[in-house]
Amino acid sequence: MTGSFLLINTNVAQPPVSPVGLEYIGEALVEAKVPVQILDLSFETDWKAALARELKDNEPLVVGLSVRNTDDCCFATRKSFLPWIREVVTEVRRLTQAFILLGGVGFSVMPEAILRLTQADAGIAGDSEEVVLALTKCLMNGEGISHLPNIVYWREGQTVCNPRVDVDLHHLPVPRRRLFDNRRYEDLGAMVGIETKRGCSQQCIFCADPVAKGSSMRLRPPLKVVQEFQDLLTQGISWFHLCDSEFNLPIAHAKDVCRAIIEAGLGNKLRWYGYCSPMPFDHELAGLMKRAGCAGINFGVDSLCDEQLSRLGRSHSTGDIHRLVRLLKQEGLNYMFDLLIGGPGETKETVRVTIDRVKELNVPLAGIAAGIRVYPDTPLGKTIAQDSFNEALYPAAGCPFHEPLFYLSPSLGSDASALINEFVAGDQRFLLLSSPAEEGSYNYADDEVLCQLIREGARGAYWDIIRQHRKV
Ligand code: B12
Repeated sequence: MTGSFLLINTNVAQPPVSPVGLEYIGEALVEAKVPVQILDLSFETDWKAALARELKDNEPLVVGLSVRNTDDCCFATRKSFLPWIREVVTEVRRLTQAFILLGGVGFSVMPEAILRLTQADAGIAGDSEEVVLALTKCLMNGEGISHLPNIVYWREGQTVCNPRVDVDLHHLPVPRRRLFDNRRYEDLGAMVGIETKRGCSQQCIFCADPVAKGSSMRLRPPLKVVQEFQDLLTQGISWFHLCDSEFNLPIAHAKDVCRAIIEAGLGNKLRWYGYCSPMPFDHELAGLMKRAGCAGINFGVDSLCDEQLSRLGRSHSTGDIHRLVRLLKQEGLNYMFDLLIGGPGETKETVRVTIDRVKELNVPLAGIAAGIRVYPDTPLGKTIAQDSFNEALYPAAGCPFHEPLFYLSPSLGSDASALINEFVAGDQRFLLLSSPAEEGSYNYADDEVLCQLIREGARGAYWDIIRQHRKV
């Protein structure tokens, strides 16, 4: 196949996050002998000049733009990245006649809205390694693309989103991870991303992951994960972040991945972080994770009130959390809890109980997000689309989902963060998802303090850097 691709990483939020998704599709193209060029806007100070440089005397077949985040998902800031993506699309359009294609986890959450907003030519929602090759073939042969799975495209002025087909991760080749400058990312304090699976079958009412990644879990063979780790290690990378929605689901696969890492002798060379569900988690997994190089875990706990957990569609209970904390202490694992305050049914009392219980359990670090980002096609989004909960929506009922739209339980009154601060009472173990400029925020999108700590040599997950800085 000929006809070249220009892949552009548009995620410029600092500290940076390595563009693993874009790299995966780039490698699929390279494997199929499609010429690929890379423009990483994260490393450019003048993006327009960089685009002009890249497109001068160069007419690619396709320009692919990543949409990793639609917004910062923070109630306090509600910073959307979509106007920025639209600006890049407009500038690319001005410079070239190439086909403009979007994709990425953010895009996959609300593909049609993003296509309409940015006026790109098409996008791919979900797994893209195979569709991107089929699309290249169609464009090169002058054929239509409307029959392709996962494709989001224009038909008579309207957007259409084709049904999704997931790739079989067993058959994908091991990505070589050489398209982007992952070493430079690590030098800038980023953790390099790596997947052990895709998809999440949990039924949390708010979560975008099943929408973006699919609700069936598709496992990567552990030996392929190890091969990818090994290859990145030989390139001098040693800090990693797993890109699984929840590493320990299913637990047997998590253990198999750890065992494969240990058997390959990589356990003491890697340092990795990941997200885990509070359940299932046992001593065996904890031990294996430690021996496989796990440096810290972020648990999506959400609440320490059983009624609230069940309203959020979570499958764990406060009893499970107590057992988990005991186990983590015995095993000496580094961890934090993520809490989600303000969902349907949340009251001042459930917030107080949750915060008090985190304190009683002596959890080393807990991040609190107050206000729930509402996504289409989630259970919460569907309920809201049927016109419920109107009094609880921010900035206002009727706002489109891409705005960004948040739900906050009306029982918390007009100032939820003041309420939370009152219950937290200055306890340094709590962080708030607020403006990155605020002391004690764990909003990583353009956090200057975090960037400064990294420049001074701090490394690891961003929450772990903040934890060490706070000396908790
Ligand atoms: C790991 C992770 C983190 C880690 C990243 C560490 C690291 N180095 O990887 C940390 C903790 C730092 C982090 C930070 C943030 N994150 Co985060 N993160 C994730 C997570 C779990 C994995 C992302 C990932 O890399 N996936 C793996 C890759 C392979 O998948 P992918 O990008 O979808 O790529 C595939 C396709 O989409 C496609 N594709 C990708 N790019 C392109 C481009 C083109 C042109 C095409 C055609 C296709 C294509 O091909 C790939 C293979 O099929 C996701 C949730 C999830 N399960 O994906 C959230 C997620 C992306 N994060 C999210 C958010 C909000 C953030 C923050 C903004 C939070 C904050 N305020 O601090 C920051 C942003 C930081 C930044 N600079 O971008 C949200 C975004 C939601 C949204 N509305 O867009 C997500 C979806 C979580 C969620 N459910 O809310 N994150």
